[in-house]
Amino acid sequence: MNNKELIDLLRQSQHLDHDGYKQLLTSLTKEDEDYLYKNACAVREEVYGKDVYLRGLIEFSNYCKNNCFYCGIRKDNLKAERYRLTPGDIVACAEKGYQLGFRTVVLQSGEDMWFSDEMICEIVKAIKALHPDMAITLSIGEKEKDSYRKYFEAGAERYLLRQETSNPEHYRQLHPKELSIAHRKQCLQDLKDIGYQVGCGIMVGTPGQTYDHIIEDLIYMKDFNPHMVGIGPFIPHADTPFKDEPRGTLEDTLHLLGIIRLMLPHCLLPATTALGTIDPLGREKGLLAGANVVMPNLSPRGVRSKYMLYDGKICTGEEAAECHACMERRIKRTGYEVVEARGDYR
Ligand code: MET
Repeated sequence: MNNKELIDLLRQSQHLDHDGYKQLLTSLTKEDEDYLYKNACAVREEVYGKDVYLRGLIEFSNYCKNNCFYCGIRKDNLKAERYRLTPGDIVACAEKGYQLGFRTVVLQSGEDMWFSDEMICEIVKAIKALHPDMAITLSIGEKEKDSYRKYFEAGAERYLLRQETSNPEHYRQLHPKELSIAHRKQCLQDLKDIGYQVGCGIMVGTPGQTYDHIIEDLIYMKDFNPHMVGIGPFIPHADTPFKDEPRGTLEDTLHLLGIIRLMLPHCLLPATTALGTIDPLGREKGLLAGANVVMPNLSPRGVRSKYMLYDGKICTGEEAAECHACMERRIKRTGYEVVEARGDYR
């Protein structure tokens, strides 16, 4: 089968076998790419129209007990200047986001045990009390199922937890031995069972990653059927063990966005900040490859440059309002439209 026929088949049946994915990931010509993105955009428009949903990202703490080899805020990076926002700061940030037109905030942090379950719940409840129509997404790592349940009952309805890689050996190449893909997947299942809209996803081009690993991720995600999928290129950070490793490529990341849109037509798919970091028009290209979400930074300006997950991260100097306006302009130029909506899974 040629690549166009394979893309037709993927659109029709929403899945391929291992060899089909391998062919798409390794042999697309420029013309095939255009065909993939045209189909991905058509599918995205069938489900979500021309809408692009905004998520305001609040990076509320860069303390972390973990030591992921790729991450700039890993515990052993003594050069990272640590900070925590207070619950009051976090709620104020969400309020600012609401005034700017955001109807989703994403509260993200390292795995910072200073924030107890009770504190997280209080923060969620405080935001909900101010704005019942604001969706709250948490991205605070691996927790007990009971904790996830408490946050959900407090009003958090979405959770992002990328698996990063589904392959156990590859997972071990990226993480210290205390962390396992089995536990990560258990967390994802727990979140789904509780009723969250769940986001998983991977980094593209991490050290040791092969196309076979990526295909394992595609097959895992097809089976798990997440509501959201976060896909971004790996970018090295100078103060990590992976400092000399090459970054993931724009091409691989865009191919995956297109493939995932055809595989999971209803998923919410962000054009990530990492994609915008490796290419000045990365996020626009992501939207034109099938993505329908962007996540402008809402963190207070003073802490942004401290939440350095990887080198060169964009949007660390701007105010929230500037990021919002900049994204709006960028999106308009793609022909898509920013909407002031929660942007729930359909
Ligand atoms: N620490 C969380 C996790 O592992 C949030 C993203 S990492 C900055 O998923």
